[in-house]
Order: sequence, then structure tokens, then C-alpha cells
Amino acid sequence: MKFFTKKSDLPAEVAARVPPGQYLTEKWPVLHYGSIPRFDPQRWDFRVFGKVGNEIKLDWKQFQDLDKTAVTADMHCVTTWSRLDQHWEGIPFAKIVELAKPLPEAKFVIAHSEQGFTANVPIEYCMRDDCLIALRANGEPLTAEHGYPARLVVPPLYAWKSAKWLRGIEFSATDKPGFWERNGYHNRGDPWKQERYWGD
Ligand SMILES: Nc1nc2c(c(=O)[nH]1)N[C@H]1C(S)=C(S)[C@@H](COP(=O)(O)O)O[C@H]1N2
Ligand SMILES: [Mo]
Repeated sequence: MKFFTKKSDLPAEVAARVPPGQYLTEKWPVLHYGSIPRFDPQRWDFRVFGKVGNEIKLDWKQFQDLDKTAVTADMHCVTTWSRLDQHWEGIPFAKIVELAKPLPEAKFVIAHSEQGFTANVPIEYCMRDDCLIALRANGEPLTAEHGYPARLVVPPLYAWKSAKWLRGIEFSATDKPGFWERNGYHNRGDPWKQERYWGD
């Protein structure tokens, strides 16, 4: 297969999984703003805060010991590449909900990553059972450029919401547009509706 394949060159059942305006790739491109942060297991922690009944802070050992799940999902980048059947393993978002007990007024999830990167996600996308905090991809630990040690994965939205190098989750009553959303990308980012940029 070529690096990027047009929908019209794909079998119908594969093409049906590729959103409008997207090309299929079998490679896994790397995409982010800024440099790849260094991981220091001694200093790394994971915080869940905001509109929650129970704020939590976990060290790397405690975080890794949480229950795991596996999800196979397609991945769509707003720069027009899509990858099918990406296999993720990690902590189900439901585990974060169970531990932190978000309050009824929590309507948005704000992902907080290294270097101040954030991404905002309407809470209903995180409450689906395909949302997880991935530690592994395609049978291997995440590589540094794909978000090691942990990244959010929100399959139904463009991949810029799937924040790499994740360090915390905030539950918020109000929306707080994140890094890419403040830089021109759509506030929600549904690939099937081609919600690419503000105004789409
Ligand atoms: N921390 C952080 N996470 C990020 C980004 C970023 O700039 N910083 N870019 C996003 C974008 S635009 C995409 S398409 C995906 C790409 O993930 P990949 O590099 O693993 O393919 O990461 C997302 N997560
Ligand atoms: Mo992207």
C-alpha cells in the first residue's frame, strides 16, 4: 500500500471507515507542537482535580497499578491522515471517574500535559467505554514521540484531543479551549462532520 491512499482507491468497507477529506496511511506519523518532554519516574505524578468529590494525586507506581483495558480504534488527524485499527492498552477513563467522582456540574474534561499543553473535551466523549489513558500502543509501551509514558485517547474526535505526555485530568463546569483550539482548530473536532477549524 502507498503511504497515503485516497478513499476512492480503497475497498468500499474500508473507505466507509475513513471520514470525508481524509487519506488512509499505514504508517504512524508523529505530530505535536514543541519538543518531546523527558520522563522522570521519580518526579512524575498524575493529578485529577476540579469539579470532583475526591481529588487524587498518584505517583508513577500507583498510576501503573490501576486496572487496565484494551481498545481498538481508528485515529484521524486533522492534517488529513487516518489510521485504522490502532490498538491501545491503558487505564479506562471510567477508572478515573470511579476514583475521582466528578460532580454533576462537571461538563468538560480538560487534559493537562507536559509543558502546559491542554485539550478540552466535552465530558460525554470521555464517558464512552472507548476512552482511555493509554500506556501502550500496538503491543509495545508508547514511544517517547507518541506520548510516553501516558496519553489520553478519545477515538471519536480528531486526534489533537488525544493529548500526549498526559499529567492530569481536570473536570470543569465551564469549557476551556485548549492549545490547538486557541490556535484555530475547532472547539469540538468531530471528523465525520469535518469540524476542522473555528467556523466549520
Ligand atoms: N501534548 C501534546 N499532545 C498532542 C499534540 C501536541 O501538540 N501536544 N498534538 C496532537 C495532534 S495534532 C495529533 S494528530 C496527535 C498525534 O499523535 P501521534 O504523534 O501519536 O500520531 O497528538 C495530539 N496530541
Ligand atoms: Mo493532528
